[in-house]
Amino acid sequence: MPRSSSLRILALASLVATGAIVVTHALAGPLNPPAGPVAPTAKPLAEVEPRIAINEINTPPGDTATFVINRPGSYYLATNIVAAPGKHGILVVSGGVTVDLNGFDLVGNPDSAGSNGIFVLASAFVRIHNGSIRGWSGSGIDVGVTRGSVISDVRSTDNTGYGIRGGTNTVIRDCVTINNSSGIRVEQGSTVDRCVSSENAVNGIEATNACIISNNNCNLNGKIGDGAGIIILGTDSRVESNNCIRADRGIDIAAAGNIIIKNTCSGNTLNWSIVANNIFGPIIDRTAPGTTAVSGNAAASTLGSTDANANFSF
Ligand SMILES: [Ca+2]
Ligand SMILES: [Ca+2]
Repeated sequence: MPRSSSLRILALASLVATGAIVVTHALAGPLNPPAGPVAPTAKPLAEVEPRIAINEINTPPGDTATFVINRPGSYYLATNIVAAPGKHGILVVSGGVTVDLNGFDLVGNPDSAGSNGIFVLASAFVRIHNGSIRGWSGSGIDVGVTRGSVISDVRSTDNTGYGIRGGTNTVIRDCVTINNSSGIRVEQGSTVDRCVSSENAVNGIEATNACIISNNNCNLNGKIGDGAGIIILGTDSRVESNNCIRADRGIDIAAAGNIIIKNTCSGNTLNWSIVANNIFGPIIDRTAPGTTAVSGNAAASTLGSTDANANFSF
């Protein structure tokens, strides 16, 4: 037996003898490799990672962008990206594209060029998800001319333009937009759900026609200008179960023909601003609740309404 092996066995025996470890059984593989030449057993990279890394080779720079995606496919970041001065970060000119930020950070240049972190000029369907975008002289994400995009799990902060500018029939969910001009903007037929949009200069969330704006939390918007937590600029939208706090206006319905249910507003200069010919659950004033403390197993409701669609000022 080689000397090193016998030393290892002696050391092991000593540990067992002192009770330091308990050996139940031991396994070992064959000592001799199989005969014949060594052959690869792994799958090729294209099968293990059947996606395209965003880099100088796969998505080379263009005149206006640090990287350009010009054909359909599934793309991902493999590192952080800091913008070249005066250029967008990633310019997408093809539909049918997914951009997985892969947890990385897309950082803008503090120039005056109006550069966007991700700028989509394709007409249809782009998915963007899973990363952080900040400090762009335009918007963090701009898919304003695109329909049917999905944007999720993105944090877009500190941009001179929008945090996320959606197009028509866009889904934006589980995103955070902080300290932009306005946080999120969507056009006809879009849904914004479960987002935080706070501390933006103007509005938290802006929407036009036939949108669903639900379960969002908008705090401290209108930070520099005059702004609302949520503003609806068109008709046929549903505004449901949002919490709008400490803006100039909490929920601002600036056009007729919308439905407003189950929302809560607190601490806005004006909690509700709704033009005529909209429908809404009762708006219950609980700004001065005067409730007694609760300690124990039961208490009466202090909501001031049993209407399941009620909105509350608190
Ligand atoms: Ca303000
Ligand atoms: Ca309050």
